[in-house]
Amino acid sequence: MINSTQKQIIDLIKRSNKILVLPSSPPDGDSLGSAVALYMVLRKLGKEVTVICSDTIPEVLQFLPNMKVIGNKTLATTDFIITLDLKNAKIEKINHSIENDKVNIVITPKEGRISEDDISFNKGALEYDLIITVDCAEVKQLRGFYEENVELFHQVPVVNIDHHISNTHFGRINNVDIMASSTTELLVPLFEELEKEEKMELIDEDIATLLLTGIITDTGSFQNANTTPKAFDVAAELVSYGARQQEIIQHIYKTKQLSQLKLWGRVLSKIQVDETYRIVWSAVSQQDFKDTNSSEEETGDIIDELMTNAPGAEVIILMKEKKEGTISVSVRTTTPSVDAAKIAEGFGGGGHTQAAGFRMNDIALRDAEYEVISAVKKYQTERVGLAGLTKNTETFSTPKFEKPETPIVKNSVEKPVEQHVEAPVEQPEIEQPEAEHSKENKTEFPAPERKKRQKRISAKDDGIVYKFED
Ligand SMILES: [Mn+2]
Repeated sequence: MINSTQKQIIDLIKRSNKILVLPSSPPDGDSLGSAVALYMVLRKLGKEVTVICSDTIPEVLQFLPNMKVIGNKTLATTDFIITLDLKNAKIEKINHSIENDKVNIVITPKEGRISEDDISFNKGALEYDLIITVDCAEVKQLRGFYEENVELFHQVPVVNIDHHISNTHFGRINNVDIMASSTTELLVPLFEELEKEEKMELIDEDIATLLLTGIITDTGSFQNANTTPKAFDVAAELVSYGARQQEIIQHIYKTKQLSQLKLWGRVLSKIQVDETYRIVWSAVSQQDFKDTNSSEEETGDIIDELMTNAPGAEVIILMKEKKEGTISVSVRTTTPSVDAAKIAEGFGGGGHTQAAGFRMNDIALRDAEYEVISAVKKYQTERVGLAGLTKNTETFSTPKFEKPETPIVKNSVEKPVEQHVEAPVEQPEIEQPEAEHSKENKTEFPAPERKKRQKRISAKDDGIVYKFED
């Protein structure tokens, strides 16, 4: 059963012919998976569809089907229209000639006269009757596209499909479900309803692969806390539609460029730990990117990697010095009692309870690092009071989703981690990550049975969900 919002979206899609699909930036598996899956479904319904993403598509997602449909051009039409009012004259012929960088348009009247007052100028009109944004919490995640086309956003109905808690409900119709693991998860019931109403099979293997990619990347391959029963349920359903799960895992999690491995080495060697405030962080400079011959995108999911492998930490921070000089900061927390969004909001950013981010301008990386870590310490102090934050190496053990006050004791071989030389902190003790647990999957899975449709088992959505993506 679909709800009234979903019903409105379906009706609007059915009524529209020229649809503009906009994924959020920076693009990820969920935003691009959603946008291209939507493109393919709408094409099957005979719609004209344009997908525009202002950022480059990450290398790691290039394997996905139909990524070439994503355009990056600005939308504003460059047509300049000269209109001639014919109430005072009938036209015999129109000629044009180009001379010395000038175009002369020669209009010969059949009868009557043409005067300057009959001429008007217009910019070419944009012909869309529906805009659908996917995985986009606010218009600024469209990277200037909104600002350049404000008029369009006022003229054309906007459908906003997203799962970010920070969503500003900027659409005319807002299908925002913060309990959903990903935006692609929200598209599945819409597509299924369209299948029913249009009496045609829409979700093919490629579309199912795109949709599953969103769930896999947003749940960190079903490892993050936003992995709800429903996420598993919808994923299972997509596999039954023919989604190529192994292909996704192979490309996204098991293939790394040498440059990326080198960069990860850099990030890991620069890890710093504050045991008292339970913060683990690392900062990469432009020099690091240069030295390892890697790009800024290649830090990829390293923050999630840090999180799974930084025992005892409550706040994990990765700071990146971007080319243009800004510092981008990603914040993750291992417990819902530490609010990543709140920390990010302090710097003008935002996000989910356990995953957020923000940018800092006109500041050196070291100064940014100092400011951010100081702010997190202050946050941690206010949250539990100083008494709750006494240094306790025994506490610094397993990252369980438990109250921070509860000491977690675990027998483990503890090993010091290399220090970032620039900013001295106390020598941390950090547990060795367990050997490749759950990372390597040697079991060969049989290829999913294609085309076989299964009735979906409905899942309860009563779990508390925390998102991990910014
Ligand atoms: Mn998402």
